[in-house]
Amino acid sequence: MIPSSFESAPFGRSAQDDREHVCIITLDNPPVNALSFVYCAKLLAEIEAAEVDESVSAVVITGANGLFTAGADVNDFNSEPLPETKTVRDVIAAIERARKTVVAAIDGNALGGGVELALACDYRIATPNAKLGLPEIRLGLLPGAGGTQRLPRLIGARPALEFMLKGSSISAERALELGIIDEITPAAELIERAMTTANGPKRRLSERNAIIAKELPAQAGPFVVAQAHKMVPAEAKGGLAAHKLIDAVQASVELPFNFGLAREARLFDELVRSKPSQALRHLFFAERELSKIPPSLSSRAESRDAAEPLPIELAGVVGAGTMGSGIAITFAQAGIPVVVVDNNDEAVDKARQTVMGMFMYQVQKGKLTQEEAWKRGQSIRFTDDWSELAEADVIVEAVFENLDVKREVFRKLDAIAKPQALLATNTSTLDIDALAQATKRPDKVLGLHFFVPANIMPLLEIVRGRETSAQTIATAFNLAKKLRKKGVLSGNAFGFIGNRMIFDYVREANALAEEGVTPARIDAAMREFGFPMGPFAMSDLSGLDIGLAVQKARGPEANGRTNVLERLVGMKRLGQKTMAGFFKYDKSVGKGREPIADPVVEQLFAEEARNAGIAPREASDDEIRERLLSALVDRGQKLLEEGIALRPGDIDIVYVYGYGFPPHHGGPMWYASTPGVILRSARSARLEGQKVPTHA
Ligand code: 3H9
Repeated sequence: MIPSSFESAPFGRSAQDDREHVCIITLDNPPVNALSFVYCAKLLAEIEAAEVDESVSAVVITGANGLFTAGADVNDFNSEPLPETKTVRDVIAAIERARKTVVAAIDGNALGGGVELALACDYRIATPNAKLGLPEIRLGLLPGAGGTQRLPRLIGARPALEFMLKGSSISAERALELGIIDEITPAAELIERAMTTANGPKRRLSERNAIIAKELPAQAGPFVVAQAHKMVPAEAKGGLAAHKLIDAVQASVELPFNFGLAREARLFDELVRSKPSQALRHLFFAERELSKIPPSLSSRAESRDAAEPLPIELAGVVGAGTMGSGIAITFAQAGIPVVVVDNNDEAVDKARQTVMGMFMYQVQKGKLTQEEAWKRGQSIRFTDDWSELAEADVIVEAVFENLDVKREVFRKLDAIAKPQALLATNTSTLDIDALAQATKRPDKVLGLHFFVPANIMPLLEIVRGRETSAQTIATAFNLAKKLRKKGVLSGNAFGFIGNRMIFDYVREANALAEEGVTPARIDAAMREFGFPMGPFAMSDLSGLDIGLAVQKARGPEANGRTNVLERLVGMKRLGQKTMAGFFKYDKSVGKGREPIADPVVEQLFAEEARNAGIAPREASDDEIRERLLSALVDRGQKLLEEGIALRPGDIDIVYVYGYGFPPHHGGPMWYASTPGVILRSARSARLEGQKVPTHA
């Protein structure tokens, strides 16, 4: 609630008179009101003008374009500010100096420097739809415009640190609970309410300074620091920004405000220049490039209007296996009802259980209410009647990975589905054009390659066939956004982008093992780099039988120098599912998921290498990493040359979101171009004068 002292206008003037003297400053820098250097200079001038204008009694700062602001302009971080450059720090300093009351009126997103700006105001009012966040950590940064000093003083060190370390946005309601904002008001009344509040009794400079000078309990310092440093990843494993953020909050509890601000600024500036932040900023922009499709890709002369995405209000899934159920859950979670067709009763029963189990789990975790879970469950309809797919706007087939089986499914779907429906395959390797030819609508056929588990993994490869239309692609990107997936466009090639590259990576790992490096050492070297698991544990997880089948499907190009994989499959060592593959597994160790080195496999590699005439040799951890990463980058480079991948950044997104590539290294293509990193691939690309991504 607003304090009563703010409600009446002072000095006997009517509230109406006062409102007329409130200066409303609207953040208006489309599309997201970013606080760029240039825009900050303009804003600063407006704030200073309001301050010196005798007719202005108070100031309200609000935002245009459906949001408050997305914070500092991330593009600016690549350029060195000149002495005369104005930044959000200058704007905030001016607000703090102002003798007039400044109220923040927030609707939509208030992020990063935007929240920091609001924190410097005297009062913060938000609409129920407002979302507040300090996402700097996701860019490898910390809030660098006073956020790490003001927020702990406002709401306490621990909640402030938790909020900043998470980096996710919170609702207005939660922000009110935490004390970040002072009041929630309906959108229609926001400005009126802010003006009335601004004209209430003035918050004086002395009062502001009292908040700034407020000391946090001394014991918060050691507690915050000791606990928090232990809870975040090591600096080398992507935790650099988190550790510096904790240091900044430590400064807020140990130092006077201005000293804390200076410490924060120094830490922020170090992070801006750090490699992890550069990598994360690259990923931020790469993600936003994904759906920008060059017009030249359109297969036919299509007008701009024809590329308008089609609405997706009902989805269909064919196949109720693991993949099909995961895809159905994904649609349901996005609020798109879905019909799942399968003629196998047993599979349907299992899928029903999986689906309900998933929603109930979310209820237990407090992510869904019982009612929401029930509604989601109801939005998935299982049936064996294919005709129920007639009204679906998109149908994804997720049946057995066999071209003939899938062709038959596409023929059937083409006859049942309405003419404008998209027909998608979830294949990870098969030819999209061969499937498109089974229909009379090849322009509406595409690949939607979800990753396992489909409802969790954030990546979706959108695969275009020869005739896939621009409108189909636009619809797929729209769908990906609704499903909260990062949609990446791929050309139609065996394994598309991600798997095509992983094949080479795994083959290089095998080559190293054939040369006498143990799978355990190879995996450890890649974990050290930041992957959650190494190539052999990954192969065990996806199943060696699957790996062998894919290898065979790829033909002679895929064959390694030895038959280790074939022999392991012959020994029924299929990976985690049989508790033995490249590693062994024990139910009592890490719930059966912890890889345990197995001398049997090491001997097998040695024996096969001897038979193939491969001499054993030493390899350092650096060489292991270089060879494996080079395999990825070399293939990535080829995919770019062949036009299968559109941009190096697309490949980076695939690897970070689909294959656990450590985000603080920016993805394989970004990493290869990092100054000081010499991979064979980067070197050869440079020699051949090919385009590799460059650092800003
Ligand atoms: C910061 O504030 C540091 C301070 O603590 C200290 C300073 C000293 N800058 O995502 P969208 C562009 S760090 C520049 O597709 P949506 C984006 O590239 C900042 N550009 O829209 C895209 O451009 P284009 C902390 C930005 O509706 C266009 O806007 N803030 C920025 O799905 C539309 O973006 C953040 O990290 C930016 N800050 O989502 C917020 N933000 O059209 C990051 C966006 O040319 N931003 N653009 O491709 C977001 O989370 C989302 O963009 C937002 C809108 C939720 C705002």
